[in-house]
Amino acid sequence: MQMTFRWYGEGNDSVTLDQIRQIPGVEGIVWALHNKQAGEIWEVDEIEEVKKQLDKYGFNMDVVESVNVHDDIKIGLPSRDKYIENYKITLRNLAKFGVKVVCYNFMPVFDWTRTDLFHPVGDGSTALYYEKDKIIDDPNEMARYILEECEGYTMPGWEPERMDKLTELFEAYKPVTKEKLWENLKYFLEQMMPVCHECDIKLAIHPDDPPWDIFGLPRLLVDAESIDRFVNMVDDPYNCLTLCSGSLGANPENCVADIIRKHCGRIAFAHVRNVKHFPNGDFSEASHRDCDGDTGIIEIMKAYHDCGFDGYMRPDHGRHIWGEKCRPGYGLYDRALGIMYLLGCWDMLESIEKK
Ligand SMILES: [Mn+2]
Repeated sequence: MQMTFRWYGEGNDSVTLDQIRQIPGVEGIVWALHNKQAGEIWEVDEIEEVKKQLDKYGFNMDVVESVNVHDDIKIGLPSRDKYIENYKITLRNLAKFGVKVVCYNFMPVFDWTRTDLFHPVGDGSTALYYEKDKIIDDPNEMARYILEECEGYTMPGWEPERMDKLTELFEAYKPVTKEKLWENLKYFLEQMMPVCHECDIKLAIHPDDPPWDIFGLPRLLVDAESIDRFVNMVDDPYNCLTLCSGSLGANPENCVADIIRKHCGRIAFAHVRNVKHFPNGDFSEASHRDCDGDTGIIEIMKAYHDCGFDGYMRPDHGRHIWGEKCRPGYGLYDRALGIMYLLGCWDMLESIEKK
């Protein structure tokens, strides 16, 4: 297992590489060109720029999160082929720098979604929160909340410029049923696999978050059954998962450790995060400590260890603690605590194994 840390780039993150270097055990930075729109080619000189920044601190750039997939590919428009060609060029450019894993998602319109980005946890810290009743039919109300009450922060996929086009986007997705979306995902993957082999880059899909349909839009990767379907639909060692324990764990029916044991060989990248459920279906993100949530962090770490997981791992969203001002979920302090917890579990499992 190789521990990594997500970083939003120079001038785009409250956390610095110098700070990350001081967290024990971090070998690589999970990065992206955050100024790029979905569908745009990532140019060699732009990638090189990041490489130079990371080299200074001895970090590898093996994992990219994410190269976003253009809506036309998800919708299945004829123009998708142009964007798929651009995606291939981006992978070839990334391969020149030794990138090994590219994360992406296939969620229509919105990326991960919460109703409160700074919800009080009760101990003075705040965390991302999902109130089920708030997500009904009208995403415009959510867009207004993010714009007006989130101190200039937003969730990916909820950027103001996209919100202007919301009606248009919803119209475009209207004919896209769940089955159609599966077909479009398959089409994309079948186009990409030869290039993944050529470049030795694993494409690793992030499951849908939350793992159910929202605003009437279909969501695909939501449970063990849909993950089986995904893995078998394009049965190729380069067609992989970014297994996010928090995304899947938002549904209390999902047993993340079981999914890991079944598909470990196809998990290229592990997001480990804890979620606390409430009886009415709401959930709050929690510290990485097992007993603070319901995701079963210790079982998850055991499953990875038992399977000999040799992919990349990172702590996922953290709470906002000690007054830190940061991107929602992506502060330094709680994610650093998360890493120490995950490495603590891992080191203990290793030492038991050696005995
Ligand atoms: Mn995740």
